[in-house]
Amino acid sequence: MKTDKILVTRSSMPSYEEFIEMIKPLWETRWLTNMGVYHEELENRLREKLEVPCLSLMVNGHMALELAIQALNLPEGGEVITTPFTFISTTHAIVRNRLNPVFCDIKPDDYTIDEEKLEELITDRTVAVVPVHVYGNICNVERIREIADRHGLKVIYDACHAFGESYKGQGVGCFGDVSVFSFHATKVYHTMEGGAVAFADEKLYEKLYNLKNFGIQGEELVTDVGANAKMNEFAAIMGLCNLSNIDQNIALRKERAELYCKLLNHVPGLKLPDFGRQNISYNYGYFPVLFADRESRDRVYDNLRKENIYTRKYFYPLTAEAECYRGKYSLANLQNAKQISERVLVLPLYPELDYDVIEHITGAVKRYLAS
Ligand code: T4K
Repeated sequence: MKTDKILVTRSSMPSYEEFIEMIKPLWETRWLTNMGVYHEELENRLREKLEVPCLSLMVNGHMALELAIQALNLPEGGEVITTPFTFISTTHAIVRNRLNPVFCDIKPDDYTIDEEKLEELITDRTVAVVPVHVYGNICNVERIREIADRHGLKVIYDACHAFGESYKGQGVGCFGDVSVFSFHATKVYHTMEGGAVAFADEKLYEKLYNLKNFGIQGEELVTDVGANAKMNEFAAIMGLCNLSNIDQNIALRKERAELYCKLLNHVPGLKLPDFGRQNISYNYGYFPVLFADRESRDRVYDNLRKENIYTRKYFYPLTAEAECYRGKYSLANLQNAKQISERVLVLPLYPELDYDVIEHITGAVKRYLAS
């Protein structure tokens, strides 16, 4: 389908020939899902790529998060401190595990959970922390570990935006008790739909294997109230193919992010993402810009749409403000999160985005900002 719309992202694809060649054996074997050979191969390859000790593939990032939380056996009704500045999945995964989210504010510089405000939210009911490496900005993993250890809390990182990133040379999936990745079609690396849980505790592998396969241990033995969260073989093959272009795609994203920074540098009323943060190797998944106020953000968003440029307000509203959570959880002391979600806009960014399109987008942003 030919479209002249400029969307916030566009799925990267392997070559058609490579994918077709890879899926051919499935017509012979007819083994399409339930932990097939490509599932196993992809788990091994991703463990190496992400430099994590253990990894369990899942059908998508959301189920990876939901089952990762379930696997940790947290007591029902426990409180889980998390960020409201994220995709709705993060909060849903906590609530669907019959746990209570307690929302913590974020930092104005990188939009991750404010670790200095986290501790004051801890009560005797707190059982875990679910921070998010939002836009690929890595949380203060050292301080969070230290606080969590002191209070005996589990740490579950939502690393859905951080595929392939590292902090101080260590794969981002190595932090916390578990880290969860999304391989959705809109992500830097994808398997169409898919996700994974990374962890160090080997015992979790079998637990997650069970949970993603209905809790079935054998033909006559069901030990856990599991779900169906298995990645199928077509998705695993897409993942294997996409591993061969991931480094190049990240390099192409980096070039485009740098062009955005050059063209929007010093524009009054606009704050750009800082990809120069020490010790982080970025994947350039998103290009979020922060406006001075909500009015200018919305004006630019609306006018760009009229020009067929579809930016996104990731993440507005806050998850805590979602219709389904209205009146249920405290929105106190979320000033930064609230302000940022009202002023942020994510600009289109993907490896194939043409340079002249970026010039067109930035020209329009500047024009509507000044209008
Ligand atoms: N935690 C966090 C922090 C997350 O950001 C996410 C997902 C999750 C957990 C859960 O992981 P998953 O269960 O999804 O694996 C999109 C994605 O669907 C979602 O994966 C992602 N975060 C979220 C931030 O963005 P929408 O509702 O904005 O998607 P949609 O359909 O509007 O697509 C956005 C643009 O992407 C389209 O304008 C064009 C492009 N696109 C979309 C699709 C579906 C493609 O190029 N190809 C495609 O197949 O949620």
